[in-house]
Amino acid sequence: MFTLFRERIFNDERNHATSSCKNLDNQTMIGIFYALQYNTLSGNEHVYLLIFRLTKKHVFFKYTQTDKNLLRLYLFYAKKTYFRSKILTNYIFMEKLIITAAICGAEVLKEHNPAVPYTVEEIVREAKSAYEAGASIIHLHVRWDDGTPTQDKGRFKEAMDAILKEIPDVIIQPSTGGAVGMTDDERLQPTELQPEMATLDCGTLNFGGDDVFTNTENTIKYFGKRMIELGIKPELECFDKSMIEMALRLHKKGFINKPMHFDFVMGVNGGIGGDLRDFVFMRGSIPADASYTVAGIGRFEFPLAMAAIIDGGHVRVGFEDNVYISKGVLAKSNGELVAKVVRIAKELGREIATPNEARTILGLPIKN
Ligand code: KMH
Ligand code: ZN
Repeated sequence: MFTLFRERIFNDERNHATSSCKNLDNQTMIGIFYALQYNTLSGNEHVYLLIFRLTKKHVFFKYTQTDKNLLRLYLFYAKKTYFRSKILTNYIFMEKLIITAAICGAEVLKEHNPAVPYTVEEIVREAKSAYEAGASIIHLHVRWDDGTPTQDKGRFKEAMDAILKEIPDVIIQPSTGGAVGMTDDERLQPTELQPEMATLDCGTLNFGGDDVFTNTENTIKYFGKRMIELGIKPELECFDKSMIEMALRLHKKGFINKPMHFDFVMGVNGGIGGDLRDFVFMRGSIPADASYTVAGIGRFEFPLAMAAIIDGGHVRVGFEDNVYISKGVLAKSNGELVAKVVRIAKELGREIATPNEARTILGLPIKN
């Protein structure tokens, strides 16, 4: 069946490719990504037949070392006719994987996992463990020694200097989200240190119980403008689809520059869930020239990491989002969480970006 099918393609490449692509939906494409991945590893043709049945459409490529031209042809038409994004081309000519480690957070406590860092010394230990395991970005919150979250500029400077002393090439991405209840100016303090990146939260959401994490449109504009003025690349934290819309609107109004880099924070109690359909919805909602990372909360961390790895996206893990290495087993360090992503990525054929490679992907100046 497969051979016959290929003959049809070769006989009628253009029309067939174009019409088939038009009929494919997102769900089908995800299936195809898995099939591609599986075949890269195993060379097993049966997966194509499975997808063929699954989609009731022709899947007209065979991914082997000798068939890349056919695949390229497919990708070309798929991109032209169906996709607004770079999904498929990313797969074949895939960028290296940027791993961000959210080592500390503002809410997670030693009661949840004793390895959660509070002191500067502990923060450095966790940043180093994540970096050594393969993280190129450290998403940073800071705490006072008793664990109280703070956005104090001095505390951030102390932590950032101490991290950079140990791992000078790492990208540090301070939070401007801080903790629930902080004022805008309080939250913006780390931007005064002119980090390469910082988070920019793109909407308000319930944050459990009576807590509300407030990011009004004016707050987002204020933060976006500040980051443009200071030359800081924002990581656009989107806890729901509406926040992507907000970021796109504010880009049009000049408060956020392109290329945009999103962080889909998924599975927060109050935000979008962390199922595959939620992921497909989010990643399909960003512009073609945007990049993204995904931060799955709790049990969603590793499944969403895998989805992003095969989709050509990037991954965030760390104690801020999840303290378990597997069900019911606490991670010993942020490094252990990063190492798991590295293992999965390697199995799936995705190489890991160094900090400078991450800078190139994100359009940041290289650091020598
Ligand atoms: N701690 C949350 C309320 C960010 O870092 O930009 C906000 C947060 C988002 O963690
Ligand atoms: Zn954060």
